[in-house]
Amino acid sequence: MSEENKKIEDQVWDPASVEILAKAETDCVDTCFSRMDTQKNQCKFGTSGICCRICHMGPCRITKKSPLGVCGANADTIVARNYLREVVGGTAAHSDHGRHLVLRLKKVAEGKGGGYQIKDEMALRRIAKDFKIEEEGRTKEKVALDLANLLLGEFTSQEEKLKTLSLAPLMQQNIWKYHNILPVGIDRLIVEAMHRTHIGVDHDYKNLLMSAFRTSLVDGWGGSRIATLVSDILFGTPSPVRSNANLGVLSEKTPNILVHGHEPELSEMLAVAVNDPEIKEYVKAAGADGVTLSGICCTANEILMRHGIPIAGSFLQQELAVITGAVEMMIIDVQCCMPSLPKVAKSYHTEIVSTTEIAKTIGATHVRFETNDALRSAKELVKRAIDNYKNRDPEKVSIPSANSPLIGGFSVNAIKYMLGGTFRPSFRPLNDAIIADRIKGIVGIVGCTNPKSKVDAYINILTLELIKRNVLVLKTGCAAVSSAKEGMMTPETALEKAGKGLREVCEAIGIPPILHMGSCVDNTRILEAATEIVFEGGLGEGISQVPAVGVAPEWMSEKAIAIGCYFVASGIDVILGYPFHISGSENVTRFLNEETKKLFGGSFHNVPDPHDAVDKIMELLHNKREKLGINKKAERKLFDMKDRREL
Ligand code: XCC
Ligand code: SF4
Repeated sequence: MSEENKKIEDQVWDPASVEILAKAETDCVDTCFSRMDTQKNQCKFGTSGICCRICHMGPCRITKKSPLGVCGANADTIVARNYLREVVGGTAAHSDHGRHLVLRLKKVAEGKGGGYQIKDEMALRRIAKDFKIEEEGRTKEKVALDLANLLLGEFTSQEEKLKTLSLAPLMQQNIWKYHNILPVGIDRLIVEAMHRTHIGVDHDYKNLLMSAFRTSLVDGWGGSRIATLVSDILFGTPSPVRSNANLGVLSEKTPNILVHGHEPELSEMLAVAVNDPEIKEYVKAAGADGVTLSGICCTANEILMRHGIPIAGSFLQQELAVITGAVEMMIIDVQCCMPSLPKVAKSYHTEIVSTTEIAKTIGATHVRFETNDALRSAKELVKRAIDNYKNRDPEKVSIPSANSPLIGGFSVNAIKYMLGGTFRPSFRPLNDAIIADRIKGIVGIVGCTNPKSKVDAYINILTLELIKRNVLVLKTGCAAVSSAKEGMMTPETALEKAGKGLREVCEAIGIPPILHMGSCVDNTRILEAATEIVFEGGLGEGISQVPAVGVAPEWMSEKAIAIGCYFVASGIDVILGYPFHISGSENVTRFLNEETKKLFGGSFHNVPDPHDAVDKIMELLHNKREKLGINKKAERKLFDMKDRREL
């Protein structure tokens, strides 16, 4: 193996990415991996959170010699303020996504849906009931209109607490009430957090951090939850579906269209458009047998969950997908779409198309996606991609063969049906398996990938070691894609690696031990699953008592910080593969990593090594089980250090 390839193998785990990164070097194309190299020695003030540029007396940096900013702010204030602003960024991203979907639901209810419909009436009626909306004997449009108005009120309410909080166990609601962080309207809290981080407002680090948790709650139980609920109504509640993942899903023989970003409105219509008879004719005339649609990032997860459309890759494969030379068009919307894409695309024939007014990129073609005439708009994009097919240069094409089968589509509803059967959907069998110690607990592995360390390595090592130890793993976002690419999301491959108890339970139910639960906003499905476990009984009164842990092994985005916060505020311990930018304040660090445990029942833990993370997780699960009195007496020796796999 060449020196170069060796270096690449230290950067990425999966062979398809290794192959394409080598091609990038041959083609002289920059990627985030080469740029990570040039960004080495990142600013220490930034990484420790003690750079403040909130006003123009600054920027101020805290050092031993200058422990206060010009205004007198100390490290605690600056670190906490920066942290809160990150949580706000993440919450805003998820919530704005949720808002667009509610507005769409409202238009659909009013008969102005622009081609969208209520696909899952049962979900609509189920959700309406949860919010005490009269549904019996009423048309689905009327029910949808009431629900849409109620959910829009979640964004605008000023003094009324969020209604979606009622979906949480009472114990959590009481904890939030006790600590005075019951959130009101989503928009108000986001505005308020920006206000209190302005110069000269909130300087008490604890007060700022409690605001971070309160803000995150409007994400997890508000904006994100709303996004998931409404997506299920409009596009269908996911149920298990087979598909494939990795760059090998791209086709050498047809035009390839990639959807990338987060909002499912566009990708849903593209999924319809590629099968439209008019498009089939059109592509035939261009000399191909069809169009291959696949996805990157969470848009991929959305259309995988509902249509079984394959995943081409996760966040750090967006540039690599273009470098295959086989992509006619990459359609981007919001979040996690790199500004480098048009530059990468210049070396090939790929057209990068941005579609929304709030997300434009220099060098991309901007084609506004008309949601009010969605199918026509989607078909135009597809035709444009087909027109570009003739420009593909076969000399530049190299598609890796990696293409792993997977099963996705595990909504909580689907899991409930699988566990309990069609007539009595229920979480009982899962609770019983946890109580009987066949399953140790559930762990949500979520979040991004990050070129700071070998991509997918932490996620995949951790996942494997956990299922070996009888832990049921729930996955979303790019962390789900890591497992999918590894071929670990089918019962056939994963069950033989699982521990005996977990294997038997999964075999009996017919599920893999690693469940793909969707996109980033679908992290709320993990909260929903934990809530179902509580409601089912026998495993505590609240989420904080359930043997459950969250992990963000290779996270990078503000959204991941918000997710971490709402997990902790909901009582779930969260393991981070990379620390937050808070080390400049001991007080903030102690608050987030220790004191929150007393407040909520869960806290953050920095664990940079996946094997150490396994140990920590097993310890946390053990402790929760101990409190529930469901540990076997002889079970003190928890972890097995053998067969560590090197990074
Ligand atoms: Fe983005 Fe949602 Fe992170 Fe992936 S996981 S890199 S945020 S796409 Ni949510
Ligand atoms: Fe400096 Fe204070 Fe202004 Fe921040 S708010 S930049 S610490 S003067």
